[in-house]
Amino acid sequence: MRMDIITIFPEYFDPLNLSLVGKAREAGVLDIRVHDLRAWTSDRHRTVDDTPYGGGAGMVMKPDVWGRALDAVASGADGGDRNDASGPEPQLVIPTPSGRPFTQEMAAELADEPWLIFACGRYEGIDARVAEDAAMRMPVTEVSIGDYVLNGGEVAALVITEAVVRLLPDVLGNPESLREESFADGLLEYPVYTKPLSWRGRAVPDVLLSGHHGNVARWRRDQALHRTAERRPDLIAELDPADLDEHDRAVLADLGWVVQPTGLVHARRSVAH
Ligand code: 6GU
Repeated sequence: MRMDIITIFPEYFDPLNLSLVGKAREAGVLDIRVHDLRAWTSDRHRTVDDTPYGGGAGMVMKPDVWGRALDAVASGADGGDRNDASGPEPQLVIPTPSGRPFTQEMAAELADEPWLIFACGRYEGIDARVAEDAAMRMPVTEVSIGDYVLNGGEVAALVITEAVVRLLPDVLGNPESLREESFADGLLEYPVYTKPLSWRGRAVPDVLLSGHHGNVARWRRDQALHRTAERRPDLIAELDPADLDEHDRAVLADLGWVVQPTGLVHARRSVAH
């Protein structure tokens, strides 16, 4: 996979040389290029923003600078070896708090793309015409990583990059851990333990030492159901009742969740207030 990241803070992306992402780059599975947006400014002060039409606080990033940057990067002209129009089409990802919520499902979709371009703006945003204009030539997705405000898209681009890269073939050592982790089955992960058996007076649950794989799997499933009901009732409401066995239904019923024709419903409180 190729990734191009356009930002006024290239140093934000130094961590992409570390750990799993760094190894993927060394192994040649991943080609990441970070570009300084100011390379496409034309004035002496290398200006990237201006005041908003209609008034209001903060600054808006200029369309002309972004337009030149995206034209150059998407054409492969900027240090690329993909000047060939027959090559893959890039998908543009614009991190913004007003984007679609980033999910594991979206990470998996992006991991199937051959080429992603990230356009990192400051949080007041990029002139809206930039995304509209880019969409004439490539798929564009505006993405939010959560309901809170960051100063710019850089940290969000790092988050999205890490979530995507670990799904690439030949990046994660053990693909089992992809299937077992949170969200794969719509539930949070169960608690995990390692040695020592007793630590600060706290024992590892007996069932995990039993060697009985069926009981271990059942206990983990119960823990996942309890945790999810406690921390993420919105995820319980999204479960498909067809995926729940009798034992699951009994555990959930204990927690107040009942299967109705419309799906799972909490008997004592509604999820959305
Ligand atoms: Cl993607 N960008 C910014 N600037 N703030 C955010 C965000 C993105 N997602 C949540 N907050």
